[in-house]
Amino acid sequence: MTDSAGAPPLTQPLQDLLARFEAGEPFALARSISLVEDQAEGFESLLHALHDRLGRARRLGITGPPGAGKSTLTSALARLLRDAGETVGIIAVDPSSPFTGGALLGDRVRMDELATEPGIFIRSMASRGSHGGLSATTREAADLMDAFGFDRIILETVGVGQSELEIASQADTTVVVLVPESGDGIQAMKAGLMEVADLFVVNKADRPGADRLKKEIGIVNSLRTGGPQASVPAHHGVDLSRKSRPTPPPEPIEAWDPPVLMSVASSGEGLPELAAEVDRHHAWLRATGSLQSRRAAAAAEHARIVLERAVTRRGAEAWRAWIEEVGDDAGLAGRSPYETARILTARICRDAQ
Ligand SMILES: Nc1nc2c(ncn2[C@@H]2O[C@H](COP(=O)(O)OP(=O)(O)OP(=O)(O)O)[C@@H](O)[C@H]2O)c(=O)[nH]1
Ligand SMILES: [Mg+2]
Repeated sequence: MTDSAGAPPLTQPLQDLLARFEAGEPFALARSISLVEDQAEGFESLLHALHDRLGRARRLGITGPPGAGKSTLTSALARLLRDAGETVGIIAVDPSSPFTGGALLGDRVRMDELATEPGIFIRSMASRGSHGGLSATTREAADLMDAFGFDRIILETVGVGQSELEIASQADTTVVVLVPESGDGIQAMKAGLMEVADLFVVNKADRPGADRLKKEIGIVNSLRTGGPQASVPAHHGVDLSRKSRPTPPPEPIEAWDPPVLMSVASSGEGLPELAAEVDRHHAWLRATGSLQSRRAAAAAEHARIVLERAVTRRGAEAWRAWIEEVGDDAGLAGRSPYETARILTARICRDAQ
């Protein structure tokens, strides 16, 4: 039996879990994320049941080379947002530190303090061993946090591979963190980080070379976007008191030119400015309709991945049944692989009716 949207009904244990989730128990959120990570029986039905709750949280991606200070920045930003009254869910993909204890004691203590704070929820995930594709898993874990009611979700990923870039692109706003050391500007270009950045942060600005890196990023960025944007007057400052004048036609909204900020994440320097720029970007996304289109694109990509996952699963099931039926390779003799695939595709379609 399925509901109107074709999802199998929730089993009793999952119904109980859903009730605890809806009651706001952090345990139920943690358990649900584990089910998603393991692709445990019924996890898609659980996500389906929570789907109507999505869309409220603002999602922020933080990416950059290993050791750039992403976790330090994430915790400092989470602290800032929390102090301003917001609740924050954090997903850290494949962290070597300090979410898993690889860092200096000071970092660890800071992170542990954060982790026990009500209104903050931290989840670490390994990129290897993820069953159904990393970007689907992180997306669904973030969906669970959104459904749970977090105001903000921060996704930290090391910006070194395609799947990490995909994760970054699920966010409403993506922050690329670079450091003055080791020619990060060039690395960022190679890794495709320039393309995903809505904001750049030169972290470890207490180290030499920060100013130079900031300039470099600015230059590369303006080459990429085709030069500095034409300067259009900002929207704020419109005098609302002069109502009698005819309303001027709306000004065209300036394209987003990714700003380059500086920070010392370990001391919190530059973090209020970062939070303000993230807000400004969000306001821009809303004003231009980009928020909706970005989210729609991310939702479409998610649906595509879920379909692919379902087809793969059904294919594997059909294959297992086929092997049982025909016995290892004996039954394959005389059939081309294309014929076999056609027979099995027809069966999958028939069974899906
Ligand atoms: N000097 C200095 N050190 C920093 C700053 N921010 C972070 N660090 C240190 O840099 C080291 C790495 O920081 P992390 O926050 O773990 O970096 P990360 O990018 O999350 O690292 P991975 O997740 O392993 O890629 C830690 O020892 C931090 O204390 C900073 O602004 N200045
Ligand atoms: Mg980290």
